[in-house]
Amino acid sequence: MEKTILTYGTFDMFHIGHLNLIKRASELGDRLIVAVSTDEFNLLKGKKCIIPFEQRAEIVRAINGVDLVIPENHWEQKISDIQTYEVDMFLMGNDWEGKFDFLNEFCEVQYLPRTDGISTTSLKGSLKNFLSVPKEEILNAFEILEILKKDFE
Ligand code: C2G
Repeated sequence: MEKTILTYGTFDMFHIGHLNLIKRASELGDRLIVAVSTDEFNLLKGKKCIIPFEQRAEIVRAINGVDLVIPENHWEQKISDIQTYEVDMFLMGNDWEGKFDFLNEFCEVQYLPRTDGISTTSLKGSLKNFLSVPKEEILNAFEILEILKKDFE
């Protein structure tokens, strides 16, 4: 009997934390369905995505082990998604620990450990910091690097 796994996410600025979750999810079953939050739904979640929905969905769709990508339009669709796709296991990273236990009535619910040290929020922060560095400082740094490189040649 084919085991179907379902997970949800925004997957903005796709990073290793997302990949680890999706890979582990695909190893736990025979079919993996990933629901990607639409741009409109993310605004409801108080998140403004850098990467638009179509591109976030396409990246997830391209990952080995992902069999189907569906849009996540609102919080309430999980039960109907579980029923529509005959899901055996609902799975999320453990930053959601306990939040979806009510789905136990419809399928197994599992939470996997998050990947430490990476998040879309931290990536956005790093990008913002980098972009706020004056161009002259970056050019100076490259000049210093060139001088140091010559010293080591
Ligand atoms: N994740 C992870 N490790 C990280 C970052 C994220 O394992 N370092 C996991 C999250 O726990 C989640 C998935 O990757 O299971 C997607 O993370 P987000 O894109 O941040 O998704 P989120 O905004 O939590 O949306 O209805 C549920 C929501 O759509 C989940």
